[in-house]
Amino acid sequence: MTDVWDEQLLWYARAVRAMQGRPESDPTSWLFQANIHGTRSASDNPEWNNCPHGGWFFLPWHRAYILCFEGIVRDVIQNELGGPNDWALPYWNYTRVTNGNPNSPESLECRRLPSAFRSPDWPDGEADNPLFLAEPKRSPGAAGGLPVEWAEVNPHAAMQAPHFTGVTQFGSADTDSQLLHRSAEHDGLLEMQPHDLIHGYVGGVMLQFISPQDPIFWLHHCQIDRLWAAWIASNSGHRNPTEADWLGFTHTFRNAQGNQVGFTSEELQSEEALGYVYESLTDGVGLKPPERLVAMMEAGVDPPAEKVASTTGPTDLGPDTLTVPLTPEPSARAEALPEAASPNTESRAILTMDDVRADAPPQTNYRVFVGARPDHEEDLDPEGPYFIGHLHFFGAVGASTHHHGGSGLTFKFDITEHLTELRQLGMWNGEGIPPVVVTPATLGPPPPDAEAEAVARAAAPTPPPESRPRIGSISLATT
Ligand SMILES: [Cu+2]
Repeated sequence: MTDVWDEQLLWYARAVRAMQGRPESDPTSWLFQANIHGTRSASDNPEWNNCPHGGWFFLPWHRAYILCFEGIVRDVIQNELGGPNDWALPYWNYTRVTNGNPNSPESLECRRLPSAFRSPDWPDGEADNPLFLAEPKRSPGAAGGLPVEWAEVNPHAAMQAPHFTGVTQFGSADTDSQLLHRSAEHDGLLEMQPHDLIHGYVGGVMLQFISPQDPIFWLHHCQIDRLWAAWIASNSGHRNPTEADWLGFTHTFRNAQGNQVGFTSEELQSEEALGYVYESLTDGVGLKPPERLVAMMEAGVDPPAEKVASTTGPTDLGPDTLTVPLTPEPSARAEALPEAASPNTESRAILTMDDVRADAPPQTNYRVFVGARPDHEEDLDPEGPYFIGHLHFFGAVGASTHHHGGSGLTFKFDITEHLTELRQLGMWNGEGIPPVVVTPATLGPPPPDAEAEAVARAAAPTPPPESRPRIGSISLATT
């Protein structure tokens, strides 16, 4: 997809407008379609509030979801608007890299929210572009055309995962035949990055379970769907689950006539069998990051751990870089951490952030560093040795009245290699507890034609005060 108003986007915008004019009770309406994923307030409709995040149905469920949505949009374009009969949902290729350089002008352009979604006007100058949402329905960064950083979207870790099933594998752990709606554990690599982080970057509506109300949602999920197809195509060893629980699960949606249609995960495995192909399965599928690996730990299945240090209360996040001191546990052995941070032991060092939540979209992702000096700009580099991972708030916003959210997310980082590397580089001598530093994710340069005021406003992500992003507790343990 190119970042201009091409015909495909124009037809999309017209169809969005038409669907928005249909009553919410109409299964082919804009709101009904978004409600399938999540509603603004509680609802008893069993067809609504069904998005499965944090489980192994994440990919097939969203494939059927966008496939049915595409069918509805195509039908509107052809039969209501008199347009072409071959419209297809575009994908937003934010992982595209030109000339191997993620910071080339073309690469940066791909990581800005596409301009058709940032303009309040239709291309002919008329206002009311339905692809546009004003702040705070989007983050100032995305709205202002700042690109999300490459470190946040590089899908390399996911695309290299050998297996579909498993914690920190491509498509999440085995979650039986249950459709999880509110799992705090997003452990599939593709779901974590780039999926969750793009929700965080676009912010606003996209950070909540009503995210399909933002028209960019569908292009984002089309890209996630393409990366799934690309993962399968890239290596004959990459296979979908073969368990009956996964293959036989039926995902039910509405077709263009408003009728219910069901697809099993088995039927959703091949996009060709479903009648579509992607322009490319190799363009923008990741670059190898610098030679250091940050693994996220298996969540929920904790090995016996010895707590080494923890926070004494909640940590409030804000617009500034924050150093969070961890207080050593009185009972912990002083050698526990340096023992773990040694290539010769099996022991692991695990940093856990519990009950991560916000009252309103914080409009930024956060980066987590361990051992960095907060006043040294160069230490806060997401490709440098102090970086351990990202926090996002997708699904952690609001004390929700319906069954989504409200419980806070848990992030676990295995920082064993990280601490070992810091010791080897002489950046930590093994004594004391290296501090945790949390900082809002910075964004890239503004578009060349951006207005100065918009640029200044968007340059530093500042969470609105009412969002109160926070971490309930942080603890460091060794196994
Ligand atoms: Cu999503």
